[in-house]
Amino acid sequence: MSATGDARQTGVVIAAHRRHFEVLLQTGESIECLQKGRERQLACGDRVEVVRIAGGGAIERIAPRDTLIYRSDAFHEKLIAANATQIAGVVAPGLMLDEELIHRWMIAAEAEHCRFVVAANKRDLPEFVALTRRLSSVTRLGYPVVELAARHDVGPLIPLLSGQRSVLVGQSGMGKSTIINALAPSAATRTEEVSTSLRAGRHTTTATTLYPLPQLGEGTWIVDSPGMKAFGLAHVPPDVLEHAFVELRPLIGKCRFRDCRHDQEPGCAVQDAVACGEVQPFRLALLHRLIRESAGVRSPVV
Ligand SMILES: Nc1nc2c(ncn2[C@@H]2O[C@H](COP(=O)(O)OP(=O)(O)O)[C@@H](O)[C@H]2O)c(=O)[nH]1
Ligand SMILES: [Mg+2]
Ligand SMILES: [Zn+2]
Repeated sequence: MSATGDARQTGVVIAAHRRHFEVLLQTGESIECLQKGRERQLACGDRVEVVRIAGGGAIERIAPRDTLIYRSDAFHEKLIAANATQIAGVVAPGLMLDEELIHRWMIAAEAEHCRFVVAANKRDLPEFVALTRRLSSVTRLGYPVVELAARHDVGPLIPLLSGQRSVLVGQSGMGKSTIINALAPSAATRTEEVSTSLRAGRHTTTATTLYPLPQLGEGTWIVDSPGMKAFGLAHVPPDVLEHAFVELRPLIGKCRFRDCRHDQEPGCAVQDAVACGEVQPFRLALLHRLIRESAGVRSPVV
């Protein structure tokens, strides 16, 4: 009981659509909620306190977040999930696959001290061999890549997801929904219900949704986000970006100039590492691109 005598209940946001939210209460019941103040945007995974009002609940308090995964460009931010422990990127063979996107998810995860894993889907296709080769830039950095054919068996993903709070990201068509439906059999119906209750109309795929996976351990959940073509990281400041590149971490501070941008400067440890093949050139190019994108951006939301 709070000082006002309100019967507050705690829960977690499991669907977010503009100012309407679905909150799964600790009792196991899920209710539609409105956010009272507007001081902070809510995301799936946010732990909240709600009070009952007619027809649902009102969100009174948001607990401090461990992590926040979101994407942004110079003009917009799009929250994906709060309190996640890892990002799981779903990829599959095909010309559509955007490799830079995979590395952007990785940087988003590292910037929030989250784990990063890749689910390489559609192992049953002959083109899969080429995908494995393309993912060598990821395995080389030490990140786990799990191969699977989600349509037949999501088993290979279980050890990676167990006990974690994961955000599933991927371009559309890679198999995210197939994975979610196999892990959370209620998912297909949930999507329908959520879209109705949150008045998202028929554009159900635009909503971000959290699925508890209690069978994989207490507190385990996974968030399905809409398929995305771009993953802007304009909100990540340059010093955080640099540390988000795992292979650059041991090199930071080793350049001749303290404010080295690892561009044309003499005595640059990073450029040296590229020259001798220790750092992949496209990774340094990506760092430079991300730094340019984050320059001049106003301070982040939250
Ligand atoms: N061959 C093959 N196709 C798959 C596999 N998993 C998913 N698909 C197909 O890929 C298409 C896109 O899958 P979907 O889960 O909707 O992708 P999403 O857009 O990422 O949610 C569908 O036609 C799926 O049946 C797989 O393991 N092997
Ligand atoms: Mg889908
Ligand atoms: Zn340098």
